Amino acid sequence: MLTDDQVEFYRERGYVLVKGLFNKDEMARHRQALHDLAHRLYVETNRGSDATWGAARDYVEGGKTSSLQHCHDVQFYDAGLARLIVDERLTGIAAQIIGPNVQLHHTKMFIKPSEKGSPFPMHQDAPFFPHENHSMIAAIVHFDDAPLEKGCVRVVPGSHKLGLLPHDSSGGWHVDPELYKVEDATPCPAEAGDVLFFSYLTIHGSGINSSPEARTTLLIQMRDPLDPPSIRTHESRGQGMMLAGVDPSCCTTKPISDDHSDNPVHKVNGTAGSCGEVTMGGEVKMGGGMAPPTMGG
Ligand SMILES: O=C(O)CCC(=O)C(=O)O
Repeated sequence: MLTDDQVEFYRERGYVLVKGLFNKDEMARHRQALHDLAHRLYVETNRGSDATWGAARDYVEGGKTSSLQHCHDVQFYDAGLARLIVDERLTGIAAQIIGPNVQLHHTKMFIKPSEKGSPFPMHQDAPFFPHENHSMIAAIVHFDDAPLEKGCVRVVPGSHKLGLLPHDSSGGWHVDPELYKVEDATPCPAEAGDVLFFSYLTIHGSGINSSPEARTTLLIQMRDPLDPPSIRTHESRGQGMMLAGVDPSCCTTKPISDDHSDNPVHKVNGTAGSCGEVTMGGEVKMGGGMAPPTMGG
C-alpha cells in the first residue's frame, strides 16, 4: 500500500514509482511468459505488428530503424497474467488513488528490443480515451530493470494539473516536442518488481532502448466504473472487468456492443448510437475539439 507521503506525492506530481511491489522471482516468471507470448505472436503465428509511433521515428539517431513489440489485453493470452492484474498488491494501490472501485480499461505489453527499442513521444493518455471525471490511471509493471539507457518512462511532474492539453495527431497523438522534450522530462528508472502509477493526464514518454537487453513492461489502465467515457473509442474485450470493489451501476456484465441503450452509465438520448455519436448528457465531449485516434494509447 502507499504511505501517506506517497499518496501526497501522487496528488502533487501525478505519478508515483512504487519500489519492489512484486518480487524479482515472480517478475522473472511473468517476463518469460510475456516473451513466450511475443514469440507466439511475432514468430509462430506472425500476428504481431510493430507498435512504433510514426512521430517516434524522428527521435531515433541516424535514422536507424527501431521497433517495439506489443500486445493488448494480455490476460486473454496467459492465465498467469490474468492473475497478475487482480493481484491485491497492485489493485490496493489503484484503489487508494482512484477510490474503492477499480475497473479495467485495457492492458498492454511492451517489449522494447535491445539496441533499438522505440521511444515514445511525450503525451497524455487522455486524448486516446477521454473520460468525464479523469479518474483514469496507468500502472506500469516492470519485469526487468529499466535504467535510463533502456528507455525508462519519463514524466512531467505536476502536468496532471494542466487538464487535457492540445495534441498533434500526426504519427500518434503527442504534445509539442519543442515544448516537451523527452530528454528534459523526469526519468523514472526502475528495477524488476517496481510499478509506476500515473494519471492519464500526466505527460509522459520514454527514450530509445540502446542497451543490450530488452525492456519488458505491462501497462494496466484503470478507472472508476462511475467515470463514463466522453466518447466511445478505444474499446476492447477486456474492458469493464472489476479489479477491486464493485461496479455500483451494475452495467459491466454485458459484453461491449454497439447497443448501450439499457446501460445506466452510457445514456444515449434514448437511442443506441454509433461510435463517435455516443455521448453523456447528449453532448459530445472531446477536449480541445480533437477527434479521437482509433489506435494507440
Ligand atoms: O512504455 C513506455 O515507455 C511508455 C508507454 C506509453 O507512454 C503509453 O503506452 O502511453
